[in-house]
Amino acid sequence: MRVIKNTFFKIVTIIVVASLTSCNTNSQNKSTAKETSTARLNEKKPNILLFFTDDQGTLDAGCYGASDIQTPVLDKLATQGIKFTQAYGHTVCCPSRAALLTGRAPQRSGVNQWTSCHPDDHQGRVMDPKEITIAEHLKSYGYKTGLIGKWHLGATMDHGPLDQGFDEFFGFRGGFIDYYSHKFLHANWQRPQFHDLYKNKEEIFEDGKYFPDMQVSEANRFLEESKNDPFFLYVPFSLPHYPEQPDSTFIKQYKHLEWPRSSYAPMITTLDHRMGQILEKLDELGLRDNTIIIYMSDNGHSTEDYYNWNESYGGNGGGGFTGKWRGAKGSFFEGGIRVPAVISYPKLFPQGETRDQAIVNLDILPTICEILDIPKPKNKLDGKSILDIIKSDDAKSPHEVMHWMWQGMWAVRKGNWKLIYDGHDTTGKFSIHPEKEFEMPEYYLANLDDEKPEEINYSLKEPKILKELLALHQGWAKDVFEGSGYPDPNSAEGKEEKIVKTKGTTKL
Ligand SMILES: [Ca+2]
Repeated sequence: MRVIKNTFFKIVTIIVVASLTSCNTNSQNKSTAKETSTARLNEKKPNILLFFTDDQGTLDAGCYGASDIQTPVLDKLATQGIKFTQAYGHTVCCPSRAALLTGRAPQRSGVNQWTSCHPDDHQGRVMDPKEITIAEHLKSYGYKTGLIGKWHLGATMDHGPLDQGFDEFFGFRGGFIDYYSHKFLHANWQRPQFHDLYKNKEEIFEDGKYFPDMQVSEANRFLEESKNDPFFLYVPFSLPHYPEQPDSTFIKQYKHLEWPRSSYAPMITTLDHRMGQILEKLDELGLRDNTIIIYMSDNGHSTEDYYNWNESYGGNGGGGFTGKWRGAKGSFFEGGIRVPAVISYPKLFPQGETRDQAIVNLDILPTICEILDIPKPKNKLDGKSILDIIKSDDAKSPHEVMHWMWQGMWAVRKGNWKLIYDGHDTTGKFSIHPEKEFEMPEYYLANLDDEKPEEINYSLKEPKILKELLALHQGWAKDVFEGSGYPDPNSAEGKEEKIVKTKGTTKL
């Protein structure tokens, strides 16, 4: 921090001296001197490259212990930065993206239900336009901003990336696309599959082109065009989200693995390879030294398996690796929310170190503000700067208590205790229910320090802890729903908000 501040003051001094010494020159010279000084100041502002992966499991990278999957790019990035073992995203895409981009609990921005996927789809939500995204905030400090990939915070045309501070957008507005036809594949009798590929606000058609390659070429074009500006480039990959259409080059090497790991692994290596192509461009342009690289996944691996008229396009029902952690995407067990994450900025941060303190994607925005030494947005943030943790293994996590919520389901963690309300285990690991995933008691209290974490429910054994965590959630929910325009779905007024689901519940 001090290094940045000192540099900043030196530059300000240069500008002041430059302005004073130019007092006697004509106005044209004055403006040239000012432009030069501004350019010099901009030159010193670090760029930010934010990679966000989609449904990459808790430990699904070589550097996280997945020895059966090749991720040379991520492994190298970890040696050039800080790797986090307790980084949290959210349980599914929408709330994770809202939290990442705003630094605020998704419920504050109205994202407690799925956001719309089609521009004419007014049934789904949109993230509140009043929210201040990282892009919007950095833009006000002179940053050029781009989003190349997945939005998923409301597909209506006046609620897209360009309405939330991004200068440029290339990608899709909804949840996922077929990697070649660029169609959103979830269809029902009311809504057939539809095309979802946009350049800014214009729908474009590139049928047959592999989306990750288009993403790399657009990201690299953005880097080329922005090399002289400070920039914030957000690259939310769709990989390794289904449909499982990897680069075919990477299929053969995983044929020996068990299904569905064998179908999922090539998706991870494709992701790693395309990320590498963007990092190569950054190196080629000589921008690496002045760019902060942040990488994390949005949620745990998917266990979904969708079929459409007998044609499977799903995630082949799993394949992710979570080690000792239970759960997957859609669950508040650790395997649903704990994600891989690396921050790399060799110029100022340690390299090849690991941090075990708890952090969450809400922290990215305030951390960027502290690194850049700029004020945080004025609205109420839930994230905290983790710069101290990046710098020191001894710094304490700023999160004594952590909260997550999606629809009527929620989780709260304090220390090693985590209480999940109305949740389910999407892996179905311990279930005898035919639908597997839905079998969980109403309250599930887990001790993360257990040898096999989250396999024992302490709800009945530890009523005091349950009560304490429940009260913490209730206080939090009151705060985040207040002024959001939507009621808490678990409150009397919010009953119609609650998603009705079939589940085998064992009430307390
Ligand atoms: Ca996701």
